[in-house]
Amino acid sequence: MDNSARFRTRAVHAGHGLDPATGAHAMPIYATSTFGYGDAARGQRLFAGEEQGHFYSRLSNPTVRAFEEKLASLEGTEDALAFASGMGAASAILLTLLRSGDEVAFLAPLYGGTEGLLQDMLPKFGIRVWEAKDPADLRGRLTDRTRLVWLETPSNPTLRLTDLREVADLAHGAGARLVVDNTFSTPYLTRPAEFGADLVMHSATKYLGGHGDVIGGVVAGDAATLLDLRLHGLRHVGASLGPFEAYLLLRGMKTLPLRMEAHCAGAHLIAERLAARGDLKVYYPGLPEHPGHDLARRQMSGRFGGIVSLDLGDFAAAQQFLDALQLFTQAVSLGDVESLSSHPASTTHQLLGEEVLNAHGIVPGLVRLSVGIEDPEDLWADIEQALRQARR
Ligand code: 4LM
Repeated sequence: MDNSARFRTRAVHAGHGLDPATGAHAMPIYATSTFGYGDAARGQRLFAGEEQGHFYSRLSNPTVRAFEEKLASLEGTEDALAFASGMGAASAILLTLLRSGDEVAFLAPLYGGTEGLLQDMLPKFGIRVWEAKDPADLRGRLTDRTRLVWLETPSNPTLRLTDLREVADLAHGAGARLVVDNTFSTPYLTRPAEFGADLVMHSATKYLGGHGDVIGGVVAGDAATLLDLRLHGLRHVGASLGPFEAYLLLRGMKTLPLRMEAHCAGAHLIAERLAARGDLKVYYPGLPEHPGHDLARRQMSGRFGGIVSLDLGDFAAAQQFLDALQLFTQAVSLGDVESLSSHPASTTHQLLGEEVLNAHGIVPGLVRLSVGIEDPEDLWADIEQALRQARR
């Protein structure tokens, strides 16, 4: 596949052509755990990483490889590496690239699971983890021990925007690498590598798959680092994506641009109408009053994503609103063609505890809406009736 083709063409074609063995047009699901490698000398070369090829599906598989190549093409990176989940991808990055005595800085908020992984697990291995309030706060605090800077933009669930170029320059100035979790933006809206990010990760469970039927993760970046991750993080941690899941992700990604257009249009309309009421705090980077709006215009391809968060004031009102919604399924996860709603403080981010939640702005009244591709007028009617029931 010619990488000079435009995004929508690459979304459809990158990573696979006709199956060389059979001519199959759709990517076959290579349901095999192991591969005959022919002779002993080749086996030795494959295991040493001196020759590329499939020999065991924990490390690589043709269906999984096609997914990796498609994602690398969309992110504009040299390569990509698939994992069994977003958390599997994050764990492999951290366990491969860090050692005792190192430091990791992160910009809050992050998905609660990622912040838990950083704060609960890494200190046990002698790795110091600290939170920077904003890029300016990073400036004087990065040291020669800071190996990684980790962020999401827009962030989960408060949709905070971060200037990728600014943080990449700061990280690189201190000899650290920038890891960007691009789950909320997707490469259709933001390609962090274009702004200097070294590694770009995704919960592929979300928009990449797009249909709420698969758990997966992926890391995109330079070929040498990803080979290191494959031979260590993937080989030793073993959070490998299965071929069936890779097939679902490949199928989902063909329509990523079309779905994102619909998600963004629906979310924008809903955010504007919520903000126009004037009685709710609405979080959406497409609103001119959002503090990251100008940055989002530069960094997000002129569209602002499919997630809208709103503050109903207190937990009771948030619960009433969520329980009254009909078209939005109350469930965690996001990026599904079907609309989902959740209460981050009591679900995805609950483990962070009240003090951290308040510091991150994940207040008791905050509700997160993942706007699906249904007709936005039907979604709006549902939101209006739920707001009435919550007496708003
Ligand atoms: C959720 N999120 O928010 P896996 N990075 C980001 C995420 O939102 C998530 C992960 C990584 C939610 C799941 C319950 C920005 C997950 C973790 O779930 O391990 O694929 O990704 O609702």
